[in-house]
Amino acid sequence: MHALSINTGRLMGRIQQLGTIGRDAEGRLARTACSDADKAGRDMLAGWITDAGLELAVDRIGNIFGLWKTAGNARHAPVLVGSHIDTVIDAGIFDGCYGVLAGLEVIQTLREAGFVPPRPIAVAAFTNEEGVRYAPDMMGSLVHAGGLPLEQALATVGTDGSILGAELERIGYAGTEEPGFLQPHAYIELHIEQGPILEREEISVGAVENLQGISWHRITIDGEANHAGTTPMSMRRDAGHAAAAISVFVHDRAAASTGGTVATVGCIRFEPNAINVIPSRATMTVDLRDPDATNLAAEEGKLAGYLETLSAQTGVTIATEQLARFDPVIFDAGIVACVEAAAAKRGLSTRRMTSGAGHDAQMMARITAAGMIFVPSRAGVSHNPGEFTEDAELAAGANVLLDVVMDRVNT
Ligand code: HGY
Ligand code: MN
Ligand code: MN
Ligand code: MN
Repeated sequence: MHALSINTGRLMGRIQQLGTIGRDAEGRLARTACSDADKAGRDMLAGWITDAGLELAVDRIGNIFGLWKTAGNARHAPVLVGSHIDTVIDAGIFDGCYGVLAGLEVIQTLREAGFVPPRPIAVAAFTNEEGVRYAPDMMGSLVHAGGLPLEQALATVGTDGSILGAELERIGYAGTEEPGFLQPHAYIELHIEQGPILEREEISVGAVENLQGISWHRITIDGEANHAGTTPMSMRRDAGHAAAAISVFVHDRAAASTGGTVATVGCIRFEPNAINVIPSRATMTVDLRDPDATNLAAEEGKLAGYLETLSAQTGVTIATEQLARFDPVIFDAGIVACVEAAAAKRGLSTRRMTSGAGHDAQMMARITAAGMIFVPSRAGVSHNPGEFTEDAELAAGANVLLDVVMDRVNT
């Protein structure tokens, strides 16, 4: 069969259309997990899945699947493609959505071309990949892979005090399929790189070999509210100052690391948050990542040691809660090689690389042969409304996904 190509116009149209869902009055995009905006995005995707003639299935953690199976192949495990359609706050339109919609586009293209796959092919949109409202991130795929008990996930309390399971019911996506009902033969996730490497090296396709480990903590610092003008510096138990010291500590250690450690304090909140009151409490998050499991554990230990010392020195009390902890994963060598071969056959340049971002593939690698395909991100920007990838680059990635799927259904 000559090299098939996806319907670029249909794919780009859907990416843009889904990208209109969840905009606020200022035009900022946010479809955080199980929100009304997430529901609207889910409804749009479910419509496209149904219109494509696929069987729509939703599991009890709200993962959405579109299944293409025939009487002749239904007994075989499917090749699964997908990603997520929930977003961060003030997001771009490509993170996650590109992988889901390109996966649907690949299936539609194969059906329209009369391809008869020896295995079923399915596309997934996993619940709460971003973890912004409910931690941990990659939650839907983690439950699917058996890494988090369903009831525990459903009981998760969000940053807004909501309960994930109740929100899933409210938006009508508390499905009936048991998580993990679909055990894939292979899982391939197409995603924007969200980093600067492919663009800087002018390479079209990333064959992702591995994905770094992730450690999320929430840190609560309790000091003592006091008068900002009258309290001698030596008598202060300033939770705000301690939070700032922790932020500098994690940043400076990561910036000085030679092994690839990265660290971010993404959220910080003071109480009572008044200009002339020494903060009695500070609540902050630390996102720590490293491609090497030993280094990651060592950095977590360094942070824990620093918090103890800081508490002893300043008199504040410091409590930490682990919100997410995922080891680095190595992707399936066969899929990595298949991505490289497919790209080369289409005359596309490729390079092997590590994923700095977490992805659903990190969870699916626990239960099946998993792999990822990256396309360039302009200026390496993501988790930002400036996120952008050219149509031609998006189409190239989707065509490589198509080739990899056609290869994997025959393995
Ligand atoms: O945090 C991550 O890397 C992913 O986007 N949830
Ligand atoms: Mn993503
Ligand atoms: Mn993301
Ligand atoms: Mn991600």
